Amino acid sequence: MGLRGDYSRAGADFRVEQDWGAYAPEEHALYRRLFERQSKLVPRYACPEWIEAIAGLDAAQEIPRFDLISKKLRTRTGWEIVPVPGLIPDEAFFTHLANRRFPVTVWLRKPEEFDYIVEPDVFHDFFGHVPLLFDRTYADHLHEYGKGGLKAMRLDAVKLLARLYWFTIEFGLMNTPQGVRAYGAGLLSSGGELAYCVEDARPRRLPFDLERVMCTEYQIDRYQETYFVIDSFEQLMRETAPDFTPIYARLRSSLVS
Ligand code: HBI
Ligand code: FE
Repeated sequence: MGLRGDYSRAGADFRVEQDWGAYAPEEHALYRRLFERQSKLVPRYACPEWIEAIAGLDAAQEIPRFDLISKKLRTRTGWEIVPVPGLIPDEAFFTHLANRRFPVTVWLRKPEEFDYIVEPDVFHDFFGHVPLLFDRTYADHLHEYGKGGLKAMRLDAVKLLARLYWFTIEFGLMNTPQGVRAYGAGLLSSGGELAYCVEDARPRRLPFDLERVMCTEYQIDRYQETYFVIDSFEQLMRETAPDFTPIYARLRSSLVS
């Protein structure tokens, strides 16, 4: 995979120890700077569910201890954090989600990557993804997504399903009474795209449409040109509840032709 994490001590499910004592003071300082930068933006641009969840986490001062966060998370939604060396193969990833375990990368970016990082690091995974795991409906959707991922592998449809993850969990927007807000982790953890996705006139903001999402290509190294907007996590849950098999068949024929 050409990845930067240390996979040498990973278990069969790619779990590693977080080894919290090994983080250098400079790493906690960099994490604090990242947290402070986003803290100026989230009140204006993050969805209410994320705002509410981060308030209960006390995670601003240093890189969080995953075991302590998992203890809180388990009581709230039955989820827990599994420390990983970075991106892991689809099957391991989907299996963790299907068991209410969210993989969180243990390493932090370098100072020169303050504004952009290619692979998810602990700041992206923790700040972007973990708070919403405290929301029951979002967490239940992610659990279904994990089970759906294992099924998509059997149907050779992971490429289509990955687009759903991209345009929701990573780059999703939500309508609120105050206007559109971000819930995607890639947006919440981004220094520039968080304001851009809410207030820039350039990107398209389309109502969530499952088949349109699955037909939409995405870029991984620049701001998105298209965002999909849900009205609520209940809507996301409802619209992704059906069996995707017939959708995959329909879209695959379109992919081929
Ligand atoms: N691994 N650690 C980690 N985090 C991810 O978000 C992730 C992954 N492996 C695969 C993956 N995401 C996507 O390819 C799937 O959603 C399709
Ligand atoms: Fe992510």
